Amino acid sequence: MQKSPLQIARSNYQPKMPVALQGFVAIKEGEKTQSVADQEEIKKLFPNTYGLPVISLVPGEKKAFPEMNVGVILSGGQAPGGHNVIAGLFDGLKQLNPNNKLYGFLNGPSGLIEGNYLELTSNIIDEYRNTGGFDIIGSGRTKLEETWQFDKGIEACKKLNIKAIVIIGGDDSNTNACVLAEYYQQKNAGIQVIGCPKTIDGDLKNAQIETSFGFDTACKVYSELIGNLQRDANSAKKYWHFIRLMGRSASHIALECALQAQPNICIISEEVEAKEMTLNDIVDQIVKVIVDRADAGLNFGTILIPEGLIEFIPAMRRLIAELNDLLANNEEFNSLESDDEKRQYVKAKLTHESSQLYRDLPKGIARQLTLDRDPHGNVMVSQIETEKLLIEMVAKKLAIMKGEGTYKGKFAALNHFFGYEGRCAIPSNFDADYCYSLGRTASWLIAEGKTGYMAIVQNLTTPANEWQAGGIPITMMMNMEKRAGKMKPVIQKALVDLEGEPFKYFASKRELWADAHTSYIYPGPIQYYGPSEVCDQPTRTLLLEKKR
Ligand code: FBP
Repeated sequence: MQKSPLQIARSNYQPKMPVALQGFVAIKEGEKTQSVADQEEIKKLFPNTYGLPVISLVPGEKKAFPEMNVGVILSGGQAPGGHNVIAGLFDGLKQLNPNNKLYGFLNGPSGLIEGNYLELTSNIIDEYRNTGGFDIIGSGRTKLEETWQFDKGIEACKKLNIKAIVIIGGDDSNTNACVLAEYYQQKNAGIQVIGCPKTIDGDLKNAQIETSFGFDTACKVYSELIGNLQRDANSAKKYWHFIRLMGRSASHIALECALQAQPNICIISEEVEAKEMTLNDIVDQIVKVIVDRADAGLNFGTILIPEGLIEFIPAMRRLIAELNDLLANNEEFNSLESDDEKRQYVKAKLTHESSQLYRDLPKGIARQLTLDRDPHGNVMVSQIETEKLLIEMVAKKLAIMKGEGTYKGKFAALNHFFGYEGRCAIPSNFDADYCYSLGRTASWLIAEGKTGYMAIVQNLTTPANEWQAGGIPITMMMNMEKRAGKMKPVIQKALVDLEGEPFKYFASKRELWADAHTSYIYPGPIQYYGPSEVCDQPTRTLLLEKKR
């Protein structure tokens, strides 16, 4: 395979690691834990894995470990650094015992059920060190939730003599990891399950998980692109760029990109919900900035829109919740052929308020809301073109204002959606180091016989050798939520905290960024080599959260 000079250089990059992971490790156990909410129910559902202590890894004595085989699964959307988690896990296992073997289950959790695997040798691992993508073994979104799937997993593991599985995934995949760990404990299957916090969305974080991996790189890629568009807008002075950013429900990506690039407007879904804003309120907010800038002769700008926005507009949220319940396994709906039949069917079944809202939506958006859910029952927000909806509504409003003589500018808008562009980028130094450390941490948790834990690395705003590795029981992050019409134990998603430092900083600056001629920042591409202040910076979100 031919490689670019950067690819060649990156394959030789040695990820930086916390001191504890640089030699042999000892385990320190903390206090027993509780779930974040619904303690009694979660405890009942996870009798074997509930209440375990938090674990820290500290430097320890050299000791011998028996030979073992481990399986690894990449689950859900791609996130930069996944290959380094696997490389760290591989190197960690070889440090424990050179005869240890690592098997990759192919194409996500379905690989475990189907017994579809690849033995990961050092030749394969070396090809993928510090690279983006999940192509080493592929990923998938199959939900592991049924007993027959877990039993198939036991079969696959017994065949390969696998003692532990590492699931690299987001909140839903780690919820599944927790259920699997509990089931294997109940069954005495002799298979440990360890999770790793992955997702570009940045919503798998809490008091213990400072950030999910991939968020750093993806945000840096999007911020570079936003900066480039801002420079173009500032040069041509004729376009408004409406930029939707991935991130599913939470607006962490939009907020981080706003902090990095300082656009004229950034909508934060969590604020929209808190202020109970309607779609019209959002349009008015955008129009006000466009009109003010036009008055100053600036008929251009940038607007960031989180991909999950639509779900945070209270009336839309109610509509989506009704659609989720209505469409879950609805054979009747699925058998309808034309979009029109489907539209009529849905309109007739919704409550009066939701039905009216649904009727008033542009047909394209209404259709997108009824598309298949993902296997976890989520609306696939990446397919809802909110940026186009907003352009249409803003243009209408401006046309009316023009007629009334209250708007004298020119409005030409371009739409963009940044998501897939960032998910497989070459991991930043931060993600390369963080992910490699997560993999090494997972190998130690396995060696110490732990199950139902997520590998964590903390203290991430300090130099990598000061980072602290450990593990937290997954049950600690759980609460009960309604999914596809039923109450289920799930990991609580972290949304943007409106009282948190990143949002407060943004809120204190946004008026300035809306008006000024020169507030734009042009972050430029990720740098892998050069001074540390250019190459090793974590996200602005993390720095602000840690008050650095
Ligand atoms: P994960 O939560 O699995 O990490 O996926 C993140 C994400 O990139 C979201 O931001 C986006 O909404 C979704 O995946 C898109 O899914 P798909 O890859 O199936 O199109």
